[in-house]
Amino acid sequence: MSKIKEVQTKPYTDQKMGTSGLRKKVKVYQQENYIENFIQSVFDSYKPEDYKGKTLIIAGDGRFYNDVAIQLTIKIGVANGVGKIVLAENGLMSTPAASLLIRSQPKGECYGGFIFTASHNPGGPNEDMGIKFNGDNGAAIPEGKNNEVFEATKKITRYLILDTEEKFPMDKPSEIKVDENGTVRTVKIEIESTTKRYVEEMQKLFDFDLIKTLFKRDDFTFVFDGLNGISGPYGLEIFHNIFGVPMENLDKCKPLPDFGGLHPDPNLVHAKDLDVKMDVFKKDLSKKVPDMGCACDGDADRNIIFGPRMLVSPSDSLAAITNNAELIKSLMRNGPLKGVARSMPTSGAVDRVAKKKGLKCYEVPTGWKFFGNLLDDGRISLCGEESFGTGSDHIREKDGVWAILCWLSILAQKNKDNKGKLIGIPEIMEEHWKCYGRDYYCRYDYEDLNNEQAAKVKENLTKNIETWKTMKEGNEACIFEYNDPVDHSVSKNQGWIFKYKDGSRIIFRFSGTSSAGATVRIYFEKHVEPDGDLLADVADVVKAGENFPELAVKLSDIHNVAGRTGPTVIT
Ligand code: VG1
Ligand code: CO
Repeated sequence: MSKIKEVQTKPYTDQKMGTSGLRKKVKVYQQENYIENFIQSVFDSYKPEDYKGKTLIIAGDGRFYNDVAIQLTIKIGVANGVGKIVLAENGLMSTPAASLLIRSQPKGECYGGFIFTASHNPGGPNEDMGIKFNGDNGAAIPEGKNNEVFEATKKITRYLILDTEEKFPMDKPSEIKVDENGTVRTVKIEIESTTKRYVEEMQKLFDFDLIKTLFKRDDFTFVFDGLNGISGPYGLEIFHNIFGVPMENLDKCKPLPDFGGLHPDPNLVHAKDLDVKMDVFKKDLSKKVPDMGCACDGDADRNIIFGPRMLVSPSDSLAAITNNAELIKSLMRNGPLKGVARSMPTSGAVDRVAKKKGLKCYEVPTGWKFFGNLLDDGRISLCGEESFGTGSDHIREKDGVWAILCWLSILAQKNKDNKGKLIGIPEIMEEHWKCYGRDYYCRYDYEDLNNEQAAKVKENLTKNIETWKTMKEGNEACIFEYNDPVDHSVSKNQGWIFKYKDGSRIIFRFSGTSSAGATVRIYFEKHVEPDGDLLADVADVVKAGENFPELAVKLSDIHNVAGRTGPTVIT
């Protein structure tokens, strides 16, 4: 039997959620009452009837310090009056599966869920931890609610917690008996399998029998890399157990608290083993490489798709999935596509497809939470971000494994009656570019600027908006502002856009997920018409003609301001 105690505390000033939850170094989370304050502040931002007696979902990607955060959240949740806890087995569940689990709760009975992840950021005692809170629709809470939570964190004076040293089991169901002024309340902790519900959902959403015909071909080889994150268990279940992909083609599928020292970020820099397997940098043209390679990030909401010796840029992936939506059961289950959306820095490739198909295409600020209203309002069926995120209305998070299944569906359909050579990813993309032209795309990140340097860069960019407009006929520039068509909220200062007449763009924004210092992201997008060179190297294209990286340095003066000679990372 446990009693509830009230603990006095002092506010922290830095508990503002960024693009996706609160991300900090583990050391920050280890400060006295840091986690307690934040969890309590989330409760304090709601009315008691929103959570009292309701179900609280708890999940995470298995990174270092999750166990501590989960135990605290159980104790604080129960002390605040939640009626039931559904805990992912051993705390392990991907972000998309957690969104599905929240959405699967009976209507009106769920408060929402805490997801402990810093996503693609590295993990371990000296690395990152993160906390996300998703509401009862399974989506990260919107901007307005984020601000309310931040206000609560600045005012907090006390938190409620169960007065017990007990550790609750994470692998079997249990019960907590709470003594509330002499009456006893029982709170159940149910354990939810990491993979079962999600895998069953994917079996409903996709034609697995059709996909199996693709894996039966002897000219189709598939490799997957779990990057030691939470996608591994789903990969093993779906790709190995169901599709029969041999184990040696599935790499790093056991989730590790420090991701084996890796940065679990599926891109050209951090998915190194996969780069080599797929020979993306064309280092050994004599080698036979797999037909499809893919990976997800730490919490399995991102995806990367490779064809042999090629990366499908995430912006192109969104465009190709939209173009081939009729081949994907998941996207057709409620009739034709409703509309599509992309984050502002994502290339305009999907806009061209949407235009041809007569679909509405929305442009929102960076961060999946901005798609939530459009999905809930039935305005879009599919959306994506340049940062390796793709998803649809089946849940309210981006979904790495789902995106891989979309590509497998496209390949399976295209090859359904094909007795000849495999119609692979390169053929599909080349056909796409011949029809729509190609939007060559890459991103430069300048990490760890100090506040003063960041302010100076912002000032330079704003100053150069007018200059840009006079530089060439048809040039446009602005600071991106979003008016949500559903709740009419306005999000200002979402990045600087410098645009050419043909749609090519240079975009700047500041990251909202880095756990230390300011990161400037510069996005380059160069459009080439169908009759131009469609098979060139991205790095060459962005520098050819008007040299985009050089222009970006001029517009921001970042090299002088921050004492740099080049970006920290190019993806
Ligand atoms: C980055 C990406 C953004 C993505 C966010 C969360 O944000 O640019 O597109 O939604 O990470 O992704 P920022 O503010 O650092 O640019 V995840 O998979 O890390 O939750
Ligand atoms: Co992620």
